[in-house]
Amino acid sequence: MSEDHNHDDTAAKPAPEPAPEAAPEAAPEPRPAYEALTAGMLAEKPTTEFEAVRAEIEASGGESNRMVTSLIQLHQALTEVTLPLDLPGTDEQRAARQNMVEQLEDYVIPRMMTIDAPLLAVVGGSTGAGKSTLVNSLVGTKVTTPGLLRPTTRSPVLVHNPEDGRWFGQDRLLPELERVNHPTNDPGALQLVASDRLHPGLAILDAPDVDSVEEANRVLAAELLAAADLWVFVTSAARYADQVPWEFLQLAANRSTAVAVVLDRTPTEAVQTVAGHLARMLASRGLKDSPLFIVHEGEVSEHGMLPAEHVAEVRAWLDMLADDATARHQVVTQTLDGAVRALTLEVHPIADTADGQGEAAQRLRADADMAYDEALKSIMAATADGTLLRGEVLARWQEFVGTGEILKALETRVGMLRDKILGSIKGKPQQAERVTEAVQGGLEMLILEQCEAAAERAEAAWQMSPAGRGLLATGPADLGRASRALRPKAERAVRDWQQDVLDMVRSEGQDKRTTAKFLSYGVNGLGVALMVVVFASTGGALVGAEVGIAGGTLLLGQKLLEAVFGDQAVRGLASKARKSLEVRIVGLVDEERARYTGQVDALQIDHGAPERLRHAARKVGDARFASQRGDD
Ligand SMILES: Nc1nc2c(ncn2[C@@H]2O[C@H](COP(=O)(O)OP(=O)(O)OP(=O)(O)O)[C@@H](O)[C@H]2O)c(=O)[nH]1
Ligand SMILES: [Mg+2]
Repeated sequence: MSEDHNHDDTAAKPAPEPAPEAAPEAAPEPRPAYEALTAGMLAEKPTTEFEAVRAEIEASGGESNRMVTSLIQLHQALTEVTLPLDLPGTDEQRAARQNMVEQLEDYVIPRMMTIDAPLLAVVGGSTGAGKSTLVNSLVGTKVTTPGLLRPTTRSPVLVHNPEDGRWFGQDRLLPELERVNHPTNDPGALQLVASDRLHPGLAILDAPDVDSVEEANRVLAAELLAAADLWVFVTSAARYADQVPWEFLQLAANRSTAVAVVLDRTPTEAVQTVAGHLARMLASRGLKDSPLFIVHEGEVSEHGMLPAEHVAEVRAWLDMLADDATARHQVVTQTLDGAVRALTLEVHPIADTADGQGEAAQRLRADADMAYDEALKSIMAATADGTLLRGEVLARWQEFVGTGEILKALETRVGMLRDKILGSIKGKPQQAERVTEAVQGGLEMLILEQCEAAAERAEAAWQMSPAGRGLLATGPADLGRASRALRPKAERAVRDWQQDVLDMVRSEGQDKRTTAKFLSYGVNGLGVALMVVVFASTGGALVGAEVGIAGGTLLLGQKLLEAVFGDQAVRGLASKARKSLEVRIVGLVDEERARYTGQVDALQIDHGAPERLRHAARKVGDARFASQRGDD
């Protein structure tokens, strides 16, 4: 793949539109905060950090080390799976994988490591449903800014009891959100507010709208909900039937996430109808166990709060959870276990997709190999069965050796006469040179033609599959042809081989250089004879196909060499010369092949990754099972 011309080429011609999604897909890099959190957890020998984490887990009387370790391994296996080819449905699987990685980093792993941390209730839901107003009202003071302009909340605010502050540090849940202690609109920040109006054991987070007109809000809202132990899902009479909130609720139902629904901003006369309808919708979507609270429409104070009695019911329920360690633990484990179970299931479509990608890549490689193996085979066959000796090469050779008399003479068994005639072939250096040139031209043409045909075959094969079409679209523009560098390379290779042949003749003739025969044919004459012998011999014997018109003259080459070096030496020379030719041709063909296989290599597919992913999911499943049985 080191053909400079390809670069020239793209510079000269307008480059094909690079399909952005076809660029080798980068596996999600673990984010630095996650790495810091889990540093040492997978070390073979326990490190001090590992021990520290384990001590912390044990001290907190929490979940087993085994579960945490298996989740970290699952995280690693997920990041190692490669999905570089753009096949139908791959985008969805990439997004799913990204979500899983983030959920492990943001919530599942840190949560599992600190199982006794306060319950985090994330207040999420439709735009303008009154989330921020509800949070302020629950806390009893203005901790977050409600507003008329939609969307209002862009940066999350987490309210907790002052005692619980240590649980929400940078290295805990949502490690990528920078902790700040002042109001901000920065979606990358998490404002922490300590308030003794909340009981220890429960924290509330005010999130942006899930159905925001602004993507950043939607994405952040989804991330925050994915990190919640409990969703406090706020909707209103105007919004409760909207599609987006229900997609979220469906996700929660599928994952057994603990959910409470708050029907907010609903006029008194409509409450009964709307609440009834909403309850039925919840039940039919698998959320019948989720408590439904009604917050009656009220006057919002200048501090952005509803009268306390309007939120008394929700507040009482949350306080109850905060105060009841068992109930709280139940909510946390329900959501956490639901998330873990969902992850172990979601792994399989990703592993299957990755397997499919690996197979597709192997097929593409096999297509390329088949095309170029055939080219190599054809070239080697044509250089052995006499094909190369037709036309120009034969004509020049015949000029060099002459015909007629010599042929007849060769047939005689009278050694003296034969030797005499052979001796009459004079050096004729220019004629030997012409044979060399004809060989050069013929070999080059053969190589170019075969590599051209191979490129066409490989391209046609790749065109047949979406994966192949994707790679062709992103690869160099001229993949369907032999590389432009091939001609000069072939020229050099053939010339080098011819030099090799001459060197062989020269060194074989070390002690014969002064003999009359050697001198009369010259290194060049013997060299071209050896080339002709190579092209006409399969396994050292002259091929039948060309015996006839040309056979005799070809045989002459062999006799000539034998007369100088002896039979055995000629066989050795021919096979050595042939080997040298083969090595050079294989080199040329392989460089051409690499233009295709290099595209596949660049995908960096890890074929073992899908199985490691499944294995990691099984380990998590085992750890779940063990912890449910109370094994550890
Ligand atoms: N009259 C009345 N107004 C309310 C009530 N709840 C919220 N509002 C008003 O509705 C508007 C939106 O309320 P927010 O609390 O900002 O709503 P939000 O869900 O946080 O909105 P986003 O953060 O933009 O998603 C504000 O002007 C509130 O004062 C209510 O129960 N009654
Ligand atoms: Mg808000």
